Amino acid sequence: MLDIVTMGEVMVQFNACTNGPLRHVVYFEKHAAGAEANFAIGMSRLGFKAGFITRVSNDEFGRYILNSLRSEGLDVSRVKIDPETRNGIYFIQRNYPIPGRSSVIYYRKGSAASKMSVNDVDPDYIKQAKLFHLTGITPALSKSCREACLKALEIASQSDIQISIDTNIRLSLWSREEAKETLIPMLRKANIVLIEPQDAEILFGKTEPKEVADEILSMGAETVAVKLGVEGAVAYTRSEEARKPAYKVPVVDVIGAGDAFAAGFISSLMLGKPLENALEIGNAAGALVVTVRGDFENMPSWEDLKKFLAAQRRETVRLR
Ligand code: KDG
Repeated sequence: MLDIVTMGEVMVQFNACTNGPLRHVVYFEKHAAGAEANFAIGMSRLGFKAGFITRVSNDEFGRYILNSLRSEGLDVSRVKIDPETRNGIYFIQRNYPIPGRSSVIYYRKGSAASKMSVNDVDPDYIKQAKLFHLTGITPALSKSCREACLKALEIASQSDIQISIDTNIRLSLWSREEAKETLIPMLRKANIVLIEPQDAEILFGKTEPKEVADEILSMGAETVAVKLGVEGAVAYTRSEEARKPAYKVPVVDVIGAGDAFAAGFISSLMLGKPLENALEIGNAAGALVVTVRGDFENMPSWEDLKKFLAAQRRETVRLR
């Protein structure tokens, strides 16, 4: 029995150990990463049984990814090993050209995961779960991935399984028009939507959180969270609104923060916690992840969150 199922590409990440242009970087740290895997690992650390659908290559990188997912307690029975393709990899360039920002450089075209198709989506596998999670990255990988995502969403919505979508638009994978054309119909099936203002601008031509949320709620979603980066996050249902600031932490690597937020927020909703508390947990998970290199290494357990939040409260009292 699974609590959640998600599908996506897991890549080998080569994270520059030093700042500046990649041509001058000598050392890289190897990590496994991918938005949906980061989310699934976050959920697993918070006690949810997570199933993962993907394809990996039949080589050392594929085995590394598989080991990483398995060692985090994910169900990997639907991870196919593709003998004909390579695994996607990517590099992280840090603090260049914009200080404080990282950029992501992909080598993933034609990757094993991009070959996923409707045949990778087993209806009985999805029907075991309480929630199916998707991000805007998987449908952007290829036409066959897009069809697989549509099939999975159809199965989930017909079986009354909750659907969460994190829009995660990556413009290096597809155009604004393709993203809009594909994601809007998908969002109509979602119960929970997570979005950032820059994605909302592409999808709806709006960035003001309340206006964005109203648009998505009118499409049928029950809960919308707008992620505002260093400003925290704001969430809406039809009858409620809550806002929580971000926590101030030493930032090492911002990549993965949104996926950590998603795991903290969605796990809290699944446990019936109030909206404000779900935002607090999401923000705390996001804050913890950015303090280390790699996307999921610092995904918190409930125990970690308790300690972190208690320390934040002590700090607030001390500063008063
Ligand atoms: O959310 C973090 C991801 O963006 C990163 O791990 C890389 O999955 C990735 C992607 O496709 O951009």
